[in-house]
Amino acid sequence: MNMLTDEQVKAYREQGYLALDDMFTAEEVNEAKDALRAIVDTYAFNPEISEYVPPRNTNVNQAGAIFRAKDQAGLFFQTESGYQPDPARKDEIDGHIRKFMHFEHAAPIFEKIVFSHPRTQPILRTLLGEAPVLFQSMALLKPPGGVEKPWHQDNAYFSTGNPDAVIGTWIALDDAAVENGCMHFLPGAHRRGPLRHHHTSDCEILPDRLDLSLAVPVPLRAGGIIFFHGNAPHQTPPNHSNQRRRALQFHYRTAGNATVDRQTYDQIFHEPDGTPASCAAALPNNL
Ligand SMILES: O=C(O)CCC(=O)C(=O)O
Repeated sequence: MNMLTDEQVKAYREQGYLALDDMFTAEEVNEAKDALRAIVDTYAFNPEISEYVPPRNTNVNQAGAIFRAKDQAGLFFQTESGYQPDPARKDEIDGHIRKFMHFEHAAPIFEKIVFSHPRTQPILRTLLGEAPVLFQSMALLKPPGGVEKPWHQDNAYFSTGNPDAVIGTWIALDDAAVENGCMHFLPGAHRRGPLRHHHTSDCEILPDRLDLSLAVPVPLRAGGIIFFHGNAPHQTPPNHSNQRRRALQFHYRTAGNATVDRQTYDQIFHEPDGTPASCAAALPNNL
């Protein structure tokens, strides 16, 4: 069953993204938020089941403290850079988390949203042309003061053999607006193909490669979703509000679109002149 109109499919293909409000119920949203909180309560400073990696003393985006589960493959969560978690104040940590990864089996609500949701699964199937296969799960919880995620294409972080057969989904768990860091897109820019990425405070497309006057904020109510092409350049600004902006992000591919090695991907994901464009191939900004 296709839950999209022909116009919506066309808009996705032309713009590179499609936002739909009211995809998930308030109960589903609340259950997901509670389940994220439960992960923090379970694993933060609990050395029997988690490893603690203190924050690194740099201003790069991925420098926050990490709590890595020992009993769930790949699951970890990380605080916003600049925050020092205190074992005596475990209750505060949840409010400073920037991201979770590989948490899709941590609670039944995540498994439902990711693998069997009756509304999203048919849409993914329509947009991908075949059954979706999850290959990355993240939750992005930009806390108050949380910094920008600069412009990038998610395919720069991946290495699947067919970058066209990659779709991201971004699900708002709080109302997302410009002030607290909603998603921004450049309509149609996915059709430019791979754009070179550089390492700055993050892995990003340098702003002079993009016409940022064409950027469109995509505010979303809690329970809404954005489907976006793996080549769609996107960004989220800092959170200038005093409210968190929590979101789930899942990436899907087709079954045959497996990961390839670095050398092969450099020959697939490159600029028109052949320059490899992925984050793995990125140079520091000053080189
Ligand atoms: O949710 C955010 O702040 C940005 C998410 C994003 O663009 C990403 O992780 O690829």
